[in-house]
Amino acid sequence: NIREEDHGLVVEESQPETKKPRMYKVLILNDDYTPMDFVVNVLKRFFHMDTEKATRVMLQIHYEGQGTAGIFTSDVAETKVALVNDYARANDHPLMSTMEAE
Ligand code: TYC
Repeated sequence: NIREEDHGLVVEESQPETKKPRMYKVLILNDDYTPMDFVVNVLKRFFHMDTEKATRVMLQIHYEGQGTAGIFTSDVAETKVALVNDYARANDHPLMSTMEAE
């Protein structure tokens, strides 16, 4: 940033040109009915986790009530939530996903 003053030009620190967007956690909620293997497959299919990671996250959700599947910009998070909820409904499971500002 270059600023003009009466005695000349002053160079000062500028904001970084790349500003960070707000980020959102995609949360997966526990329920009593969705099969564990379905949740593992959701985490693999929509969040690109391998079987070991997907199993760890699924068990964390099962024991703690909810868990983070990933952190994304608002548009990507909204899309993931819709895809997960539509996929669960299409397979007659009550599995729920929501998003939360980071
Ligand atoms: N609690 C479910 C069961 O015992 C498994 C489960 C895990 C469901 C994670 C949803 O997000 C979930 N079958």
